[in-house]
Amino acid sequence: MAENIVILTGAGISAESGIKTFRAADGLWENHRVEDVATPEAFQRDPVLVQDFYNRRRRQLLTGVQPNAAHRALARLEQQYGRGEVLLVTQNIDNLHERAGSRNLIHMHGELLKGRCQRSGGLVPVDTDLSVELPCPLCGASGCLRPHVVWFGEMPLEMERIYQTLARCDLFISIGTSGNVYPAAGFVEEANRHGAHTVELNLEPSQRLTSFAEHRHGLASELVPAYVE
Ligand code: BV8
Repeated sequence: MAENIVILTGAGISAESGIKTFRAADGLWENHRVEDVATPEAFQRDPVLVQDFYNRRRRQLLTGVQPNAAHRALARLEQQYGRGEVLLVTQNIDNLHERAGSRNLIHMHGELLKGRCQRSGGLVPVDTDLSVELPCPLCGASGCLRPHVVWFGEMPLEMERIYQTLARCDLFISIGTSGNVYPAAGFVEEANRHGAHTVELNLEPSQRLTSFAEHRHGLASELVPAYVE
């Protein structure tokens, strides 16, 4: 019988690569109230502030940040697993999973290295700063490019495919997420409802700890290779 696996990752899997998590003491949210930067209203109100918030994160991602042993272990699992599908759903907008070699991957909250034309909806690769002056390569207008990132109050991406895969998964592994943000935080319930075995691998107990059948706490770079091997 096929053994399908769904893996959900959050900011904690990239922490040891040097990318700050949102809720750590010095996390990104500390520097900004989330309402100030990660909402469509914030972008309407102050596009320069919001673009700067993402430009700073994009510059860091493009200069010296590397995938760590946890990202690499998940890529190996996908490549070497022969008993069913391994779907990796990440809440992260960095590109460390694909750089580690993962292919069957969904960025449910978008991608930092892509921009979206607000007029055509088209996507463009972004490896520089986005600004209101930058002309859009798709429609030619300036001021229409936004980060291809899902903000609070916006619908996450590929939700139908995620729920379809959760409905037929046998193992659900949640890695490096605090379980604060929905609908991602509810995936464990979906997996439980369909009879999957559910595992939390995280530095500390998450908000959804009691929903998991199994949990291991520690560093992702140690827990994930040990678990998937
Ligand atoms: C939607 C992109 C509806 C932007 C992000 C009240 C109740 C329930 C829900 C809501 C509510 N009020 C509002 C909502 C909905 C809202 C929500 O959930 N709010 C929360 C705050 C309550 N959700 C939404 O708005 C979502 N959309 O609901 O749409 C809809 C319906 C119809 C039509 C239209 C719309 C959209 C949410 C997406 C927001 N965008 N990201 C950006 O990145 O700037 S969310 C962002 O925060 C991240 O993507 C991530 O998802 C989240 C941060 O969470 P984590 O990844 O878990 O990170 P965190 O720092 O919290 O935790 C890190 C963990 O790692 C910690 O536990 C730590 O212990 C651990 N760790 C640290 N180091 C390590 C480690 N573990 C292992 N090893 C280590 N080394």
